[in-house]
Amino acid sequence: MNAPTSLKTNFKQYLEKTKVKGAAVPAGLQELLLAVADTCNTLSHEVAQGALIGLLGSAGTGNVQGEVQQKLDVIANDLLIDGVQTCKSLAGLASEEMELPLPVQGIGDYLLLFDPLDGSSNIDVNVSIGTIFSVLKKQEPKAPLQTSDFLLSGRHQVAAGYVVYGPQTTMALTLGDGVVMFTLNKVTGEFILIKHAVEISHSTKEFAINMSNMRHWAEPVRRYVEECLAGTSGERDKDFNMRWIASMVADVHRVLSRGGIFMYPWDQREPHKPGKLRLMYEANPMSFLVEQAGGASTNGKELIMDLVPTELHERVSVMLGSKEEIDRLRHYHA
Ligand code: P6P
Repeated sequence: MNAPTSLKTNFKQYLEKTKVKGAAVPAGLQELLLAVADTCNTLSHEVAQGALIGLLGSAGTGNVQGEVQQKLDVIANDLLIDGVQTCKSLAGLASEEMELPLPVQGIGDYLLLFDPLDGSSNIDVNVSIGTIFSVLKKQEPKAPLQTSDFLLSGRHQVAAGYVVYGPQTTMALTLGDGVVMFTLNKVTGEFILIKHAVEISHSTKEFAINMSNMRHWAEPVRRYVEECLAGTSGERDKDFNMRWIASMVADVHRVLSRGGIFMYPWDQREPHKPGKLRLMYEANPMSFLVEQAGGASTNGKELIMDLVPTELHERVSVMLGSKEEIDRLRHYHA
C-alpha cells in the first residue's frame, strides 16, 4: 500500500523550512537533531533484531542509578555518543547511563541530554521502549564543560523529544512552538512528518499509574485515583479507563495521541527519593512536549519545568497530561 501523497516531508526538509516563533531553526540545532534522528533509525533496527543478534538480557553491568544495564541500554548509549559527538554545534552530552557529562570536540554551545533506552525492563518481553532527548544551551560557551552547565530548569530547553520503538517507530518533537510527529520509513530510513500541531484534550477518561503501589502513595494521589475508580458513582461523575505500559515513552505517546494523565508520584517505599523518574532527561523533555501540546506537568506542587535542578541525575515526582486533571491534582496537593 503506498503512503498517502500528503505524507512526504522528511525530517531534514521539515527542519529546513519550519519557523519557530517566526525564526528559522539554527543550522547547528538542525545538525544535532538530524544526528539524533539518524542514530534512532539505526537503534530501531537493532531493537527489532533483539535475540536474533544476541541483544536481549543483561549486560552484566550497573549504571549510576544502581540499575542492572541491559545489553541494549549500553549499545544505545554508545550509538548515541558516536552519532552526535562529531556535531560541531555540540559542547557536551549527559546520559542516564553515565555518571558524569561527556565533553565533545564540538565548538558550539548545545548540550544534549538523553535517556538512550527508556523502559528497558520491557525489552525482553517485546513491549515498546524509547529514546528520550533534551537540548539546552551552554550559558558560558567558551568555558570548559562542567556538570553545572547542565543544571538549568526545563524552561531553558530549546528542543525536546522522544522516539518510541513500537509497531511504528515514531518521533515526537518540540522546538518551543508546538509539537510535531514523524514516523520512520524503514525502507528509506527517513522520518516522515505525519502530524503537526499535536493537541492534548483538556479533559480525559483515562489514567496511567502503577496501581500496585497504591498503599504507598501520598494522600492527594490516593484521593485522585480513588475518585477515578469510583467513576459515575463518585465525585467525578464519569467512568475512567486505566493503562500502565511501564514504559514512560509509550505511556506519554498515548497521552500525546489521545489525551489522558500519566503519573509516577513520590511514594513511601523510598521516602528520601522525590520520585522514580529523572528530572533532566525524562521528566523535563516530556513536560516540554506536554506543555507545548496544551497539557500540563507537575510534581504535585510546582510545574516540573520550573524546578531548578541541583544534581544531574536527580529524580522527581511526575504527573503530566490533560490540563483539567493536572489542575485537580495540584489543588489536592495544595
Ligand atoms: P514500574 C522504566 O523502567 C521506567 O523508568 C519508566 O519508563 C516507566 O514509566 C517506569 O519506570 C515503570 O516503573 O515501577 O511500574 O516498573
